[in-house]
Amino acid sequence: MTELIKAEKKLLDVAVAKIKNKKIKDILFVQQSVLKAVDEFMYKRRITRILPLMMSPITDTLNHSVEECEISYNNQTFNVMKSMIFHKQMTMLNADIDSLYIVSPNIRLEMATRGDSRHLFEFTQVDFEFKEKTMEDILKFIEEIITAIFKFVKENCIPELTRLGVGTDHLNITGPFKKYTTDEMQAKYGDDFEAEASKAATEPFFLTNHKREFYDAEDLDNLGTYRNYDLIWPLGFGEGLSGGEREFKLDRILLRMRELATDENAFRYYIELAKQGEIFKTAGAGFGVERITRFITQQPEISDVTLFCRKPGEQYIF
Ligand code: ASN
Repeated sequence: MTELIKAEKKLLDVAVAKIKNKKIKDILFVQQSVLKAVDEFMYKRRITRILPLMMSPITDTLNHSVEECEISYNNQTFNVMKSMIFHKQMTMLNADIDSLYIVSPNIRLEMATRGDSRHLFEFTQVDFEFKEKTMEDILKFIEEIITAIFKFVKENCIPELTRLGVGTDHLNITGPFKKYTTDEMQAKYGDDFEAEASKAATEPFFLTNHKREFYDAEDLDNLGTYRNYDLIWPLGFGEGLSGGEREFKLDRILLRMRELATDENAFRYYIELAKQGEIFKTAGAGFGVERITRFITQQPEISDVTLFCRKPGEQYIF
């Protein structure tokens, strides 16, 4: 039988210690409560739930580079899902569906340098999309769902939060979330504005107007600004959600693709649908489940809320 070498034994010890960690059961109950609150909230509003995919010929282009992960099967090439953005848009082809959500596992093989306290290369997001809605509608929806989640956690997770040594003050939201543009925050805090503004804040807030993926809509009344948004957790926990209104007209999609040097051939079926007027005006967003769990349980590291962590730059055996 093969004996483990010393370094391998150490990896095993670390993995086992993580699984046996005394805090994890309470943290996972909080996470389970978040997902239950999400389901109840969506169910009451009859928002269609679709199941996630794990691979597809097209997936999110993202606004930062990651290592590609392609799978060949049956003479076709699939990519692992970076997000369900295009499948959210495709689902809207069904005339009866005007709102949807997915609890969606995503793989983004981040360069190891992104190994910080909030990036995982495999994570889960609650992703949603609405037909004919605007940025303002979605920001309101986000405030409502986050308020509902915090309320549910406060009603159901007091023993867990108490054992974890965190109160509920950070879950008390007093009003609509404040909105800032990224330019405004950059002028105030410099290049690391997201982290700095998050540290200075005591309530979640929105950052709007990032130049990002081709599918995020530019403001036609104010070219050079974008109808997209992030939700930033306060107390230094950083970005927790991103979304936007979508480009849906063929000329706009092509223009944005060309600006971002997108492979148009890979998106030829998508472009064809846009030509046929079958990409609709929609808006949506997605928030990271591990990140909201980390914020609610006030854990220093994203790896603290997972049993089987996927943090860039580390070695894993399970
Ligand atoms: N879920 C995000 C959105 O709706 C996309 C992403 O995760 N990159 O815009």
